[in-house]
Amino acid sequence: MKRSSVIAVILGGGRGTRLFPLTDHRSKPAVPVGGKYRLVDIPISNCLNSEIRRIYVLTQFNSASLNRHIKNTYNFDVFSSGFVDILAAEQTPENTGWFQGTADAVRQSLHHMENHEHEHVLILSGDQLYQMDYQKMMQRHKEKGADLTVATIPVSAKDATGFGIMKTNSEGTIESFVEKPSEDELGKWKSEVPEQYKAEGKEYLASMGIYIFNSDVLKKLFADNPDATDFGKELIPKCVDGDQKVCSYEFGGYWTDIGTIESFFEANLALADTIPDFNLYDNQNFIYTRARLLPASKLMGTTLEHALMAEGCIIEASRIVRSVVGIRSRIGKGTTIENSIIMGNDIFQDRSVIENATPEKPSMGIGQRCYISNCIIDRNVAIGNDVRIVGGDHLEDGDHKYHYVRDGIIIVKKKTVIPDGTII
Ligand code: ADQ
Ligand code: ADP
Repeated sequence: MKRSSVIAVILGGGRGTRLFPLTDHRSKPAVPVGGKYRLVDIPISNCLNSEIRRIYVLTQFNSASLNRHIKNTYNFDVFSSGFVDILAAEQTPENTGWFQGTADAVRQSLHHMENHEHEHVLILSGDQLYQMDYQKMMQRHKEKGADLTVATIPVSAKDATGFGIMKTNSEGTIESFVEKPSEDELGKWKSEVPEQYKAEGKEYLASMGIYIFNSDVLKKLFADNPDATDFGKELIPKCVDGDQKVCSYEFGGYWTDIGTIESFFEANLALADTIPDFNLYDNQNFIYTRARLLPASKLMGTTLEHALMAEGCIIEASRIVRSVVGIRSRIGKGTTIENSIIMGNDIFQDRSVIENATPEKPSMGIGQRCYISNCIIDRNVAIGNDVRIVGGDHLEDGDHKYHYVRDGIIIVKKKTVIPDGTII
């Protein structure tokens, strides 16, 4: 098999606001995850681990920080034919400057791909946490002589309404597909699944939003459906109902969507579990990210109960429980952090700045004697001393002076300054 036949396209996020306020000042692919990575590092690493080295990241806006991250992380040597290029929605007289949907995003980017010889286009979502060898999916795609292969995973009835759900025949050919079925119609979409999934009540075969298209099929599909803007809603059902051969590739590993605040929060905290489903400690499959040359983290008098701690931190907290602590975090004496994501800081502040902090304008990081629970504290936040921020199911969604609430989780936006003694 010629490895160079594939170009990967990572869908970096629509107009969607599901990860707001984490996406208020950055594009979705640049959202920090796991203490030291960014969302886009996950699908890019999967591609590189699968020896796919020609990658486009489609995003609504091009941010300096995303560009810098990609440029500094994935700079292949000039003799290789690999690249990771960001394509932002382009404003032309015909369109307003936004991608109208997933299919529209790929359609508008097609002319960039034409410059590179390829037979297959691998389409990936930018907001999922999983490790997958796409070459295995490609092998299946070829063996079956498919025009389109959709990666699939069994899900429960509760989750099924949020996904594309399909039925396959005994050969694994997809015979019918419905995007996000209503609860009423679910009954008829049950599939025969392996015993282990059945026992867990996962009897619906869901699309993972990961597609391999033969490139001529994709081009023809766009030409035949000039108004279609979305894969899940329009093009995938069109393909299934049409003459094309559409196959399912059943993925057996861990996979989770991290496109909402709640799922993002849970998947991050789960990385601090004793044996997480998503393995960061894998000799074969690296998760790549920017090499930052940070010093080791320094901990003083802290009790740690399940903490994922990135580099460059200076921590004097008394307790950290089931939390992710990101690069260059500073946490003061007597502070407790529970069930929280602390994203850390983009720079180290000078000692002189820290010493000149005032109760109204504390230095970056989290001060002394604070209590932070069920929170996401974004980058470069300055929290003073004796601050309590306690999220939980008792809170209603809302936007406030210092914070936002989504699904009981408190989110403190990038660069927020919270004075001493604040209670939230
Ligand atoms: P959703 O995830 O609901 O369902 P969608 O909102 O279209 O579908 O997002 C798919 C991916 O594309 C996400 O990573 C999103 O951020 C990105 N995206 C969305 N609009 C975009 C745009 N205009 N430009 C660039 N990127 C964009 C899809 C499928 C379902 C399947 C689930 C699996 O439609 O059938 O079950 O994914 O998660
Ligand atoms: P990382 O990948 O480590 O998060 P980036 O290069 O993407 O780092 O930087 C993130 C943010 O930090 C950007 O907004 C950038 O302008 C800011 N930044 C980085 N280094 C410095 C610096 N030395 N001084 C001021 N701001 C900085």
